Amino acid sequence: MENKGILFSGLPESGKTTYLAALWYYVFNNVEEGEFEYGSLENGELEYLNLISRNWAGCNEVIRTNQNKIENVKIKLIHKITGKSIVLNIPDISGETFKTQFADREWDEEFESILDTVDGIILFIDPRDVKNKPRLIYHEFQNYRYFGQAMIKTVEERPWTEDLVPSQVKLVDFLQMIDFKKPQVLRKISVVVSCWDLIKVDLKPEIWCKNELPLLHQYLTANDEIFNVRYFGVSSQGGDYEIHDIRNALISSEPLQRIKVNDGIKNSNNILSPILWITDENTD
Ligand SMILES: Nc1nc2c(ncn2[C@@H]2O[C@H](COP(=O)(O)OP(=O)(O)OP(=O)(O)O)[C@@H](O)[C@H]2O)c(=O)[nH]1
Ligand SMILES: [Mg+2]
Repeated sequence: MENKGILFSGLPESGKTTYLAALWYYVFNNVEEGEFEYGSLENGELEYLNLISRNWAGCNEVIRTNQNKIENVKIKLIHKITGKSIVLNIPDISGETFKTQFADREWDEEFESILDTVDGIILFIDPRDVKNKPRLIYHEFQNYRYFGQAMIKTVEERPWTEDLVPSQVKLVDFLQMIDFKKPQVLRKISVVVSCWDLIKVDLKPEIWCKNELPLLHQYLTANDEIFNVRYFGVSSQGGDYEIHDIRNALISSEPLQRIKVNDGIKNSNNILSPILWITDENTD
């Protein structure tokens, strides 16, 4: 039996818990299809998983993850043909913790010990995040040309807060820390662009990242000797619950069919794909 640690990281509300809720429903109910079947739950997280998964199946938002509590989920899966089992160790950590780590420049011991058990990272990107797109010096300059000094005067001097930092800078900083603390250990990264249902352009997830988070994409591309990366577009919900008609359509659909995963080549509902890419030893 193999133990595989998967770290979910990303800023607040980037879709981590919703992904876990859909994943739990998928492994529990997708008995006919898929290479793996559910074995057992190694930690006592059944209540938590059932709660978020029930919300997800009923098209209700999952609960926000508590900053003070890491839910340590361990799911054992069994390969249907080989009988080989893997235990996915997936701590569900709040995005607030990720932000605090960036601002305070430190990890606590609990997080450090999680990193020691991790084989790969899923980096969640929220396409709704207004701080994804870089503010370019060129645009600032154009503003200056149109509005002149008047614009400059309106810019107040504000003390630095973590809130002023573009999201991709935080994500790259996190990866640099990983490289610094765990060089050559944490190689595999699945970049998951969540809420893929909101992306209306027909782009591969990697190209979307290249356009929207160029610093992150460049960092990962330029450091391919450190990180082995694959990009996925994932819609765990299948649509936006805030839009009445969409939610109604989702409620009357089969829950497993709401999940959409684009791995850059094909579309499927296999929400395990970003994890199986990490655990697949042939792609190391
Ligand atoms: N449209 C759409 N919205 C989604 C999807 N997945 C999650 N959301 C919404 O995004 C918001 C945040 O989702 P969560 O799963 O709680 O995000 P999180 O990363 O766990 O957040 P923290 O626990 O605060 O770190 C919720 O309002 C979800 O309903 C999706 O596939 N599509
Ligand atoms: Mg959460």
